[in-house]
Amino acid sequence: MGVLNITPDSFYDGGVYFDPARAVERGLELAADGADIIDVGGESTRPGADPVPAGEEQRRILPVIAALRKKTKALISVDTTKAEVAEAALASGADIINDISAGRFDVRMLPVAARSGAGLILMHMKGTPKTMQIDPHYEDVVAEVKAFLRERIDAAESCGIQRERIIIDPGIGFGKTFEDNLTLLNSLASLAELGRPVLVGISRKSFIGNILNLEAQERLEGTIAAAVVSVISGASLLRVHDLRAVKRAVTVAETILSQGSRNLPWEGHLKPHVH
Ligand code: HH2
Repeated sequence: MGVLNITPDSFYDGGVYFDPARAVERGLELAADGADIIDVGGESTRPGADPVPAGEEQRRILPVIAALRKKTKALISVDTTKAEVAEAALASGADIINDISAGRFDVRMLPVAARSGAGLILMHMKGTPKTMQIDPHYEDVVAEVKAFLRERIDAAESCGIQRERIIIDPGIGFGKTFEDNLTLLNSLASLAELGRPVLVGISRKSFIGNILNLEAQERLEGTIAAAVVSVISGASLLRVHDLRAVKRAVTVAETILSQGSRNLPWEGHLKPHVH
């Protein structure tokens, strides 16, 4: 999944694609680089961000979604927590709703998803973008995130959304400490036990900056490492800014892993060492 932020203030690419023509061009570039999904957003959700009114969000994203729909076969997701924005984006050609609140911020979101037949990404977040990084605390972060996602899948299903249309996401950086993020990235297989594909958004996030002591502009290599680890750990989808670089790295990693699982190099050669 390639990120396309049409915002003035996103933490990494804020302002770069604010011009609609530049945004469409970037979307087509992501598609040419092999994006299965282009995730279009008109509201930054970085820690401390203020909400954007629905009208402004639509003004930013709808022309870009409509233009991309005409020019690419890649799936388009809309990164929004507002049902009104999601509905308009779907009418303009989007295929998937990416709701970082998992349908909690707007009671109309799950009914809109149910009516439309769109795909739905349900993400875990503690609090809101404004408050989420104020001293987050969990007894058992994996168990709590998993229970939350299970409950949101059930809520979506009881609104009439088929399970098959749902993708789940632990919400890296959304109300999590540095350690929580690492624990979750090591536990994606446990989340995948819920029976739905796991998406992770690791791209250029703060935990990479914490490890390397580097700003967002300098976090490409860290993003690639986190992407490969996420795939090994159980992720099915990765939400990234640098699609071309990450896709190349992940393709190599997956090719090595698929060969390895069919034909372990030590099979038949090594015996337990008994003294
Ligand atoms: N992360 C961001 C935004 N949307 N959606 C999902 N499903 N998962 C994520 O991890 C996720 C997301 C934050 O990244 P970005 O869009 O680059 O920044 P900003 O919120 O500042 O626009």
